[in-house]
Amino acid sequence: FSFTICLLTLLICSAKLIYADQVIVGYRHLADPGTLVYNGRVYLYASNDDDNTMEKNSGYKMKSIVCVSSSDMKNWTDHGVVFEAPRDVDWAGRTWAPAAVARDGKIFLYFGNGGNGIGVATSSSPTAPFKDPIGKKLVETQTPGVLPAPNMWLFDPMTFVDDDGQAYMYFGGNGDNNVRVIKLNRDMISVDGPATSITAPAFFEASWMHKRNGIYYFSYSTNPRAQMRIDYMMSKSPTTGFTYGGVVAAQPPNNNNNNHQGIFEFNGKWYHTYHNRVIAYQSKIPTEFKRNLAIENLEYNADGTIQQVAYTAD
Ligand code: FUB
Repeated sequence: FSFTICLLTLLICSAKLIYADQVIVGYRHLADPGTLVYNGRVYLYASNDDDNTMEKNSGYKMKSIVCVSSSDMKNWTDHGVVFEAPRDVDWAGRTWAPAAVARDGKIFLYFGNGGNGIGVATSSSPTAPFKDPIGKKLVETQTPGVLPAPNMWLFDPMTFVDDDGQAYMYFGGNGDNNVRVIKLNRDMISVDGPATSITAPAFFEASWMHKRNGIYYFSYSTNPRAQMRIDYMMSKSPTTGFTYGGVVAAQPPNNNNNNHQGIFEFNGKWYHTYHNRVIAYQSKIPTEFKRNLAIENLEYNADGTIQQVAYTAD
């Protein structure tokens, strides 16, 4: 009997080691983390995969965004759904892959209407309901500079405010030449001039910008031929002059499909947050549309290059 118990314990432990990355709020299916550091807390805004059904080929149907936050990177508070279509936006059928920025006492939340344009929502608090202040897409195919871009996915916004106060929004998908960046006006809900292009090798989706020690890092998910890694490029400018830097993170071990990161600094340490499918694997859920959030530390080399993330077990 005790031998059986030992064997079972061993099997359960090794299963956990095989399956676990550093999962956050694993009781919810969430993906595409957009991060905001605000008033001593880290907020993660995520696509709500609980909107998706369990059927194998059901597709992405997320129409709400969930927020979770932490002040110590260990204990996470679940703020639930903070934005939802059509309750808070009447023109979008989908709301996913959010990015958030705090400015002038407001929080601005950017989201994709599926792959069909980008919207913005605002709130006076990171967790209060967000509302659409403009009643239309902020960026669409007609926005100057967005096209031509063959098979462009017009989604995955990431908004970044530079030290001089200029805001930039990065977006796009599905082609090396399909990254776009556009300036935002100070109101954060209108664009300033046309979008311009950035070329990223094997670019697929998940544009992300962060800045450290005067270096701009543009990171992104590569396409399936390049194993859906998170790669990055570096520049001295937020819009041009990027050179390939390497791999931020390989495809997570518990993932077999798309990859999407958020990179941020909190209390002097850097983090890489992403999604995987470990909970779905453990629960034998047959669809790839039920993802969960996870997080790892991020380290740099002395020359500013990024050390490839080492996935760890919970
Ligand atoms: O969550 C839907 C899509 O999957 C996102 O837009 C992509 O970044 C990928 O994670």
